[in-house]
Amino acid sequence: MDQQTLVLIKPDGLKKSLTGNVLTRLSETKLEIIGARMVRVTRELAEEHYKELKDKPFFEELIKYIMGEYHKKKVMALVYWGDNAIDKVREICGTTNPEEADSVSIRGAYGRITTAGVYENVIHASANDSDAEREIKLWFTPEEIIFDIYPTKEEEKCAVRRVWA
Ligand code: 3AN
Repeated sequence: MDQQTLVLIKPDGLKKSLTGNVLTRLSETKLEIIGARMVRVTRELAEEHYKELKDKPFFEELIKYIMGEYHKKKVMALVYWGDNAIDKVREICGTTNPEEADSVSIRGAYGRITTAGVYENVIHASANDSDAEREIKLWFTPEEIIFDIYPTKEEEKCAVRRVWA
C-alpha cells in the first residue's frame, strides 16, 4: 500500500553533517522524496509537533532540542512516498532510545543520550498513517509537495507576502 511519511533530520544530525549519510541510508528503501525543505523551527511548531508528549518530564528539553538550541537552528523536513513507507523508514531509523537502537540503524549509529537525559536521536519519522497526515500538514503546504496526497481547497489570499526584490 502506498503511503507518505514525514522525516525530520534534527538539529544534531545537521550539526554533525549527517544529512548525506541519512539520505543515503533512506535511499535503500527505494521510496520517493516528494517534498523537502529547510525549516527554522518556531516554539509554536515544535509544541504542536510534539503535543502528545506535553505532559512528559522531558518535554521542555525536547522542544529546545528540536528548535536547535543545542546545535544548529535548523531542521530538514522531507516527505517520503511509496509502498509501506512508514514501516520501511522507521526500521532504518531504529528505536526511539538511541542506546537501545540496533547499531546499524541511523539512531543506533549516530544518536546519543546527553548527560541531561535528552535523546539526541538524529531523525524523526512518523509512527502511523494518522500521525503522518497530521505532521505532513503541519510542516508542509500543499504547494510544497509534488503529489496530491491529501484533498486540498482553494482559498483567497490577501496577506502581504515576501517576494524576491
Ligand atoms: P519516536 O520519535 O521514536 O516516534 P516518540 O514520539 O515517543 O518517539 O518521542 C518523540 C521524541 O521525544 C523522541 N524522538 C525523543 O527525541 C524524545 N523522547 C522520547 N522518549 C524520551 C525519553 N524517555 N527521554 C528523553 N527524550 C525522549
